[in-house]
Amino acid sequence: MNRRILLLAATALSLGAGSLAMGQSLPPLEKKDRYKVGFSQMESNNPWRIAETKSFHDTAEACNWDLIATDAAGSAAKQVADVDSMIAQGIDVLFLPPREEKPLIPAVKKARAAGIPTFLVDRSVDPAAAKPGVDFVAFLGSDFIDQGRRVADWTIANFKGDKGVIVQLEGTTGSSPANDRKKGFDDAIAADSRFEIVASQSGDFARDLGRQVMETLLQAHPDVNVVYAHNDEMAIGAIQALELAGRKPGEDVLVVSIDGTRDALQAIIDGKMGVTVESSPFFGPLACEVMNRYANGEEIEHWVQVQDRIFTQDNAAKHIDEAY
Ligand code: GYE
Repeated sequence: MNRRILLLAATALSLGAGSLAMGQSLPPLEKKDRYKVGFSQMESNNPWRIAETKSFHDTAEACNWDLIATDAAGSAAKQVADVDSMIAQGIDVLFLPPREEKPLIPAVKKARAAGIPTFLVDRSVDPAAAKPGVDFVAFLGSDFIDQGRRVADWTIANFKGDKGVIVQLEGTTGSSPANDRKKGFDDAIAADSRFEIVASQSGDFARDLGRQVMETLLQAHPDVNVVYAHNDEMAIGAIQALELAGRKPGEDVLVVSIDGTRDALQAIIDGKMGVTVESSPFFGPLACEVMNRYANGEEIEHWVQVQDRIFTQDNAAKHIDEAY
């Protein structure tokens, strides 16, 4: 082969690798008896996060992980620093739920530069800044747009009145589930002219902030009769605010949400909440399976999608024992 043919072959190879430029393939994961695994949790202020961290701990022994788990206490900057420290400790693989889409990009890039395969779990990063198959191996998680759409579809089908006045409690600003749960819901609800979203504000995915934001919004919009919360913790906070204001969630206000926590299933059983679309926190076993496939040299799909159920009056009692 002369040089020109060699060059052509190299170009064809790099084209065949899609967006991967030559020499940029993902860091491999060597097969080992035990792996030093990093799990960088973003915060632990709600049952969802606690259940997810527990799921990683519960998986560790069976998956031969020496697990290093950190807690960024709600700070993206601390989460970046936590990843730095794990890189310094020589982890083999990183599982990262990025609190927000943009601020965690440096953590993803640093792990990539250090040759550590990274899997994003439960939240993703800005796809314009970091890509699966290039900067990280894959995103393991739900379709948040679809979750929002399913809440809207259920609301359209089950709201009884002539005019739906909606307050939306958004998740953490700049996080992938907040962006996508809003988009999915807003687009689907727009198809039914009975509904109007009169306010949409962040409650940071937290119960207490959800309650406070709802208290304020109730004063500005006393005619609200639908509350869409991006997660169950804020929905429970909203129910507290509504009750404090003398409203009757489940009777004069329809509360709809996402996650499937124990408190939300109980609120559905009690008739205070209409629906919650599942978003499971039990990522440990899936993380183990995908990591092992990767160590075996398999090509991993860029999005390992989790399938979500839906909980209503019909099945909440049946599932409450498995909830968290
Ligand atoms: O819905 C919420 C949590 O990223 C999918 O984050 C996750 C979301 C979950 O704080 O409760």
